[in-house]
Amino acid sequence: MAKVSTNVQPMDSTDFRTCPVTGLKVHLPAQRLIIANAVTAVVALLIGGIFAILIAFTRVPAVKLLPPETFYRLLTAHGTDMLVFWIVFFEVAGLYFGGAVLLNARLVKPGLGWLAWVLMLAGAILTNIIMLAGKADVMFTAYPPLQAHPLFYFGVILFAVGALLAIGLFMATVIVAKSERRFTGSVPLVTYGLIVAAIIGIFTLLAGAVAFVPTFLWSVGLLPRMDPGIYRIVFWAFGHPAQQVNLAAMVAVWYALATLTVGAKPVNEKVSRFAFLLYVLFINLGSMHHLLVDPALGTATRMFNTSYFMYLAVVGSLIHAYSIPAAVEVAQRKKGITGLFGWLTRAPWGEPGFAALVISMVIFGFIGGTTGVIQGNDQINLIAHNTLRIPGHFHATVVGGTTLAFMGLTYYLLPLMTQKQLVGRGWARVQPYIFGSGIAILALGMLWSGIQGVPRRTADISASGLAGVDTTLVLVGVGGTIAFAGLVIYILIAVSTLLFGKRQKC
Ligand code: HEM
Ligand SMILES: [Cu+2]
Repeated sequence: MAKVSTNVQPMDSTDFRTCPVTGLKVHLPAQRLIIANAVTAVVALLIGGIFAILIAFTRVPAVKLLPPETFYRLLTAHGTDMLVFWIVFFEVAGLYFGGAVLLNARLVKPGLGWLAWVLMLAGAILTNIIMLAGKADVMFTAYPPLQAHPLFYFGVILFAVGALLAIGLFMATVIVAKSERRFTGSVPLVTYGLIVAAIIGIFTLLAGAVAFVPTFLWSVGLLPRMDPGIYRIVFWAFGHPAQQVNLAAMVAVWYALATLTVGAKPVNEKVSRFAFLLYVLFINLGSMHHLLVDPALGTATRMFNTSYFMYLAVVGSLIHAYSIPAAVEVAQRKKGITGLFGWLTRAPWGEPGFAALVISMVIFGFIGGTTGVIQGNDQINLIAHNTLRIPGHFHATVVGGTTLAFMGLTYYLLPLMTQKQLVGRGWARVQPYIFGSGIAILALGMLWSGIQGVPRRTADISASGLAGVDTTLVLVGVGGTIAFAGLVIYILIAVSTLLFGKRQKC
């Protein structure tokens, strides 16, 4: 565990403030960048959330809210705003926090951080305009031969360049912090997890460039044609590792939440670090599971990637799944709590960060993880592919898991960074339960419908002749509504804190 050195080289004290509660030295330029990126993330979440509720109600056969064309348009925008803009802006805020604030260090070259933010923002605005103008109804994956307006690809590229710059800045910050001896020993586990996320992120963004740059050239007529089979392979070299960035970042946030809420310390840091390493080593190779119905890949490749390699990455998650509850139990018992399950029954369930941690772990593990392992199996994938089972799986991982964990962290990060008291603490206590139960119902509704054969990305299934799915699709509407309510509560708390929160010391 890192010890924060008190005997560091003199810092430019005007650029720092010391938080009297946590003792952290907060680099003010880093703080401003963290707030800017987090606020942008929340705006993207709101926009993506509005699209979410509209498409969710289109999937309920009795409602069928949107006409097909609008459905595809908003589906594309929902996927992109959520899975790219909300998540990545928040992760950049997290990287600056883990790289600078947690290490008592300065963010090197804040100017570059602002350049990264501008590039990402410009990219996000541009893609949104093009998508909403109806010039990019290509869905999240943008598979050729579907073609979008060149500015769509250009916007994605701008965003990716900005994100790459932000990751570089984070890496540089950690290296400089080490050389300036802002901390001694190894980096804290949370920062370690973020470094893992950043390493996977670099690979991800480079693969993204290989996917999107040729597609851009094709859209402006400089490349005569795109090979859809090759695009799909390269796209998923970007698209799946991007989810592993989210996974590593989420697990880092889990450890942070366990520490913040019950004072938990990793029981065995080496084991936890090793579990993170398994992500770096094996996750990218598991990307094949998106291509199991593609004719381009041989059987041996598919088997190897979706069996051995995927399972080794899953082992990483399983280690965290035991080590975090163990850390919580040990911390609770140290407080004198006894009995077999006393550490759980007497846990701070009304503390928003603790509730978010547990619900995020449960939804991620029990719904997201199990369905992922099942659907990533070669044979089962043949029947699960392109059904609602797939969005059912990833709404459990990236929404119930990652998004909820990020929401939980916000309740601590925001007061710390803005020096304002959280507004609506009572709402924050129930928010993880509302959002989590909504997403669980949404995901189960999608999974259950998909198992009965309901296709994904389909505005109207009346022609399919599927009987008995009306009820399970209602769950998509019900869960979506509850989750949307949880999302709005989160945004209201965040925005009110930022605008109206009472000043506090830290
Ligand atoms: C209130 C919360 C949310 C609701 C109600 C919701 C609902 C939906 C629905 C109904 C679909 C369409 C499924 C289909 O017909 O194929 C969908 C797709 C999708 N959602 Fe969400 N969602 C929510 C939050 C999120 C979040 C936070 C993320 C990412 C972090 C996300 C990522 C996606 C992606 C990537 C797609 C697929 C887009 C595509 O197929 O091109 N969603 N969502
Ligand atoms: Cu994947």
